[in-house]
Amino acid sequence: MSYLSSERHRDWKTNGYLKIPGFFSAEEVDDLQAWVSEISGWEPTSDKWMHHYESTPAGPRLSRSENFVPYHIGMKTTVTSGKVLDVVSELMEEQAVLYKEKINYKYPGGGGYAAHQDAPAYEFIDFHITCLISVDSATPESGCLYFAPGRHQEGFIALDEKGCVAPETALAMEWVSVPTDPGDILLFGSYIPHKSPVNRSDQPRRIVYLTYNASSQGDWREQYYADKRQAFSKYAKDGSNRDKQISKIAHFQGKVVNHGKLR
Ligand SMILES: O=C(O)CCC(=O)C(=O)O
Repeated sequence: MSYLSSERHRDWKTNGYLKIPGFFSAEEVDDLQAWVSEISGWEPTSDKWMHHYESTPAGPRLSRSENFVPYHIGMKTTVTSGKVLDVVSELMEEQAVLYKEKINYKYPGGGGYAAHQDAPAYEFIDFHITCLISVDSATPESGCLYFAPGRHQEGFIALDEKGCVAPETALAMEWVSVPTDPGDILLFGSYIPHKSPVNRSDQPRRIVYLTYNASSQGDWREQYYADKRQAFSKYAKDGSNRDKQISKIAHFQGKVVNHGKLR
């Protein structure tokens, strides 16, 4: 079965991203919302899932959780089989395999993300496709994503020392907001520039991000997390302040805080 009309294929190729409204049913959205709440309630651990926290006007709140798939059967089934894997594989033009997963919570006052491409942060493999699942609604006010349509065809663009698109280049780009409702998905490749603002609403804006690579290029998921853990334990000791990031690139604009056993 195909999820993508020729019009959607054309939009994907032209823009570098594709929104599919209502990909998940209301019942599936109920499950996803419950699962995200469960995962956000897990105690911090240093060797399983990773939680990252930020300072918000309401105090320290989760900004991101990662590496939860092995510990949550519902999420595992949803992201490693079925329609998400199928639609990503269709765009990939071959079988896809999960590379990494995360939840970005963006609670009220939660930080935005500077203009960036994902490719510099996603090592070992050249090309990835991410499937964003909107768990809550995401609007310009609550911090939805903005894309620079068509700019995925240019390779790395003006990479600065933070691993982001240099601010003066980002300023000159044309940006399109892409609001999403619960159950919508938004697919994008690792070279499309994107950014998002702070959450100025009074509601959380929780989003699940599932990133895949072509399985012919290997299964890198465990290596990705082992490398990230090792890098962050080095950052914590080398005085570089990079342990205040939540990624290997410094795109997150919120204020990272230590809150319990972080990673
Ligand atoms: O969740 C967001 O607002 C943007 C996240 C993003 O671009 C990222 O995590 O690389």
